[in-house]
Formats: sequence, structure tokens, C-alpha cells
Amino acid sequence: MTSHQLSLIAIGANIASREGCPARTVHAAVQRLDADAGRIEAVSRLYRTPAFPPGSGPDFINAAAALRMPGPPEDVLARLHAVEAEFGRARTVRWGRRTLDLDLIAVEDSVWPDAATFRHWYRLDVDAQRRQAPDRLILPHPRLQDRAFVLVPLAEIAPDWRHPVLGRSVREMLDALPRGDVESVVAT
Ligand code: PH2
Ligand code: MG
Ligand code: MG
Repeated sequence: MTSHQLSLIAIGANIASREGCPARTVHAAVQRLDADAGRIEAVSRLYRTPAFPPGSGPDFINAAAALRMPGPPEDVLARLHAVEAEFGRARTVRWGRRTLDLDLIAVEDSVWPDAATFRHWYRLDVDAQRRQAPDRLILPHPRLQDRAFVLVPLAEIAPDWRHPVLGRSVREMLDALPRGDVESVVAT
């Protein structure tokens, strides 16, 4: 009996870290996650993507990874935050520039902390999304289905993962996005 669950991670960077350019940072971060308690089971290619919201900064390098790790989702998140800190991430401006962003997208079919909390954040309209951010972990990530820079890399490593609340696979969520969004995500 094992409690090691598979987590889906979205990786992003748009300014240099001590490792160097964003692409080097992303590679180095994956190596760091594949250590100690965790094992990386899959990594996507790297993609160049325009910053969201438009005009908010330099292009990002985005990727996705599957990490198998023991413990509850909060332990996985703590590990991601520790690796972000190692790469010099300062958590200041939301949607700002960052040396490394590791977002926990999903842990198998967990809905965390519960379905009502997930639905509250999922239903938030775009204006409210700019003003409010959850101060706790919500799974799946409430904006996963909106973001080509998350879904395109994820579709490479987990196309058949199915959203436990929305009932749609990664491939289906990607197919529902505007074509322009998807085409703006370019493999490097
Ligand atoms: N992450 C953000 C804000 N904007 N834009 C792109 N293209 N890629 C990201 O990973 C990203 C972003 C906040 O985490
Ligand atoms: Mg992010
Ligand atoms: Mg983040």
C-alpha cells in the first residue's frame, strides 16, 4: 500500500535566475524536483508563450511535469515553494515577472479542500479573478481550463487526465480553447 500520488505541475519562468535564462532554470528545477522524496515521471518540451495578461512582461518559458511524491497535496505544494525559493523566487507582485513559478495543477483526482470551495473559485468572473486570489491550495487549479500555456504542455504528458469536477480530459479542455491562444504557445 503506497500513498505516493501523481501530481501534475505547471512550470513557468520569464526572467533569469542564478541558473541563467528561463529555459535553463526550468531544466534545473525539474532536476531538483526529481530528488529526495519525489520522482519526476514525465516532462513536456519547453514552450515559449506570451505573458498573461498581455503586456505584463517578457515571454514565458512554460512546461509541464508529472511528479510522484508521498504525502498530502499540501506537502507537495510546500516542496514546490521550497524549490521556487531556491531559484530566487520573490513572491511579490501577482501575475508579475518571475524567475520560477511551480504551480500545482492537480493531484490525481483530488478535489481540494472540497467541491464547494473549488466551485467558488472556479466560478469567479474575470474581474474578480484580478482582485482576489485564494490564500490556500485549491485543486484542481481553478484556472487550468482557461490557459493554453498550461494545457498545451500538459497535453503532451497527460492528455487523458480527466478533471474530477468538470469531467473533461486535458485534450478536451485544450480543444475548447480559442485557436489563437493555442497557436501562441510555441515549442522551443
Ligand atoms: N504565469 C503567471 C502569469 N502569467 N503567463 C504565461 N504565459 N505563462 C505563465 O506561466 C504565467 C503567465 C502567474 O503564475
Ligand atoms: Mg503560475
Ligand atoms: Mg504560482
